[in-house]
Amino acid sequence: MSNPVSLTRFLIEQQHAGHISADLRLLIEVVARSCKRISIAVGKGALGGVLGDAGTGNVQGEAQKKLDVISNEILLEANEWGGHLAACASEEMDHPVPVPNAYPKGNYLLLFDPLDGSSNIDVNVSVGTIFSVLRCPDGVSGADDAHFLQCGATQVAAGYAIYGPSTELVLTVGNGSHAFTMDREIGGFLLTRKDIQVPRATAEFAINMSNQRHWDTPMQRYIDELLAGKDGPRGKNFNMRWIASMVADVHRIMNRGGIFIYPWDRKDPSKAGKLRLMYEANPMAMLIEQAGGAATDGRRRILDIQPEALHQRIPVFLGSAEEVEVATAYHLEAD
Ligand code: AFP
Ligand code: FBP
Repeated sequence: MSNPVSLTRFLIEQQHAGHISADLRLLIEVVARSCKRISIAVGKGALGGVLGDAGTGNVQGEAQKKLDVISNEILLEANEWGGHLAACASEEMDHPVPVPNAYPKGNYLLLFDPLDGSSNIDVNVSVGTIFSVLRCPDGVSGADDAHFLQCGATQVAAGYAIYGPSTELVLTVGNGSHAFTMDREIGGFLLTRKDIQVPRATAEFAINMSNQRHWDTPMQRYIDELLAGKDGPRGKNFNMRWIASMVADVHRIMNRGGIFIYPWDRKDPSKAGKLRLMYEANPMAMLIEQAGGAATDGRRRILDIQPEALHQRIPVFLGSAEEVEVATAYHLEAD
């Protein structure tokens, strides 16, 4: 690429244009630097001695991989001393961690899933880091779960890093979604796609089909119609992809469109869904909407949902707007 735009330059330009504060710029730079370190750890694979289980569980009761724990520590350590944050919350930790008293405190809250799709690490399939940035409410420390319970529409930045054949950072500060590719020689992120646009129409869907028998009626109807192909009510043949790594599935949609669905199913009587609202659904919904797509929980716009708990789970439908609208309409009609 001739004269590529670095992430640093991009962020400085966003700051000069009034889209972000200097503190938010520095915070995003620190998160990006952490993602570089995680990328290096993931890239070493078996040679780094980092594959396999850590022998511990997280707050969701899921077995933690060594790389889950390492990635969480990298993000915490890098962000605690910068002076831009009040507190961090992670999918891997029960409660938020405030910035230690020894360091200056800032006005932002950082939430992250340090290594999403980590059950794929041992088989060398793409995984990623997802993050979301909120403002810390006035007069509070950020140390309490309640300080984080803000709806996704209030996010000031969101993004993910995908650790695949190349490492990419996809970022929004509320002014479009943009992709940066890590240059391994110079160790920096360079802008490779500005203003990503997710096409409104698609013929590709991503869902774990093995759960089909557990879905409720509107879900069964929606997927049955896609599978019916050209001669069915939707009048076209659909293709299916499922990587079981949300970052990788969403990244494909960011590149060529599609719909990603993780619906509620009957295995879960709480009707909650599998994916986490604060660490997965909200940041991905902001990125997708900023790229012209849509994101709902099957009924409501994800970014309008008032969170009730830090580790809350919800059903997720996101991607090409036409498909998200059809799937959402089927659920609303059935209510
Ligand atoms: P892990 O981080 O435990 O691998 O979970 C990843 C994930 O939350 C998300 O990234 C995938 O889309 C989803 O799980 C896959 O779930 P299934 O294994 O139920 O298909
Ligand atoms: P491409 O190299 O054209 O992507 O093809 C890949 C492939 O041959 C296999 O790697 C993969 O298992 C298969 O196609 C996927 O096929 P389908 O698109 O029918 O699911």
